[in-house]
Amino acid sequence: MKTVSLIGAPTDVGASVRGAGMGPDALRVAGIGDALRGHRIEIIDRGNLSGPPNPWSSPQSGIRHLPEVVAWNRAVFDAVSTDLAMGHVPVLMGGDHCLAIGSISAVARQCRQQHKNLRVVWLDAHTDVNTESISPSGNIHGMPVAALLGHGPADLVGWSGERAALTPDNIDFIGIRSVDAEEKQAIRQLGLQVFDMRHIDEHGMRYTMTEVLQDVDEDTHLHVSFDLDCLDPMEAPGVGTGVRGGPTYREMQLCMEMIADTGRLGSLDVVEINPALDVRNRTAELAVEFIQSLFGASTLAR
Ligand code: Z70
Ligand code: MN
Ligand code: MN
Ligand code: MN
Repeated sequence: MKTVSLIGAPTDVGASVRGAGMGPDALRVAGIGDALRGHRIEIIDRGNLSGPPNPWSSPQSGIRHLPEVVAWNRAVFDAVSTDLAMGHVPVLMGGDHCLAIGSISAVARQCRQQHKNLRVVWLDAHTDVNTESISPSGNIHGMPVAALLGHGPADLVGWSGERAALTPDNIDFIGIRSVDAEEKQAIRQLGLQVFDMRHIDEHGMRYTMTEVLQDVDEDTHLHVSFDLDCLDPMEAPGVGTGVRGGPTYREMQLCMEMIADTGRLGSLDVVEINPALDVRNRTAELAVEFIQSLFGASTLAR
């Protein structure tokens, strides 16, 4: 039986809008534990990690709250590493998306030790590939992909044991519709595979996911980094920076179901839920539905 470990990281240090720190409890209130327990999955709730408060200060050298982001990611890295070593599937409940630096660095280190191929599926309205030299905001939740590829401040790079936790062909982006001007150049220079909303409109979610998952095999560890602002804000209003024109509920369900069908999901981030902006916990409840599908609860699954 699969054991899923829930790890809460209640912070918004990397974000532009306050409130994502309430995400872990919103997911618990929405019943994340019981929802998964129904599917032959054992659940351990590790509770919440602790870390420094959000200083809410302005950028220094192009970046905001670097020491606090490092401290939170250190806690995430250690917790995710511990559960991976026990053979568990860690589910990082954020928190804002800066926390993917810690979680994916831990996953990348484990994959290297176990000779597994790491594949990251980044579900987001944004590509999060800014660095301190190009970011328009200085918010680190817009920078985790760059850090994982080995670009950014030294304090955020190299955690997996190599300069780059990921190479550009390890990661695919789905749902993208908001990219900053210089970030576009970075994407082109790095050669990143971005399935933006136009791609999904033209080819459909089914074909898009076939492309994303084509080289997943039995030696693959699949990590899903799920930023709830990937969804259309009509569906998911409880996010800090909603962008119109995201995937529909059905498209996102299909995406989750096709990932589940591979049987290779090894770890997950659920980030950027902002209960302060939500409507009756709708966004956390939606996240729980999608997570159930990701763990194999599609309609006719036994
Ligand atoms: C913008 C920046 C971002 C999430 C906003 C926004 C980044 N590209 N990420 N909300 N989750 O400030 O870098
Ligand atoms: Mn993001
Ligand atoms: Mn986003
Ligand atoms: Mn690819």
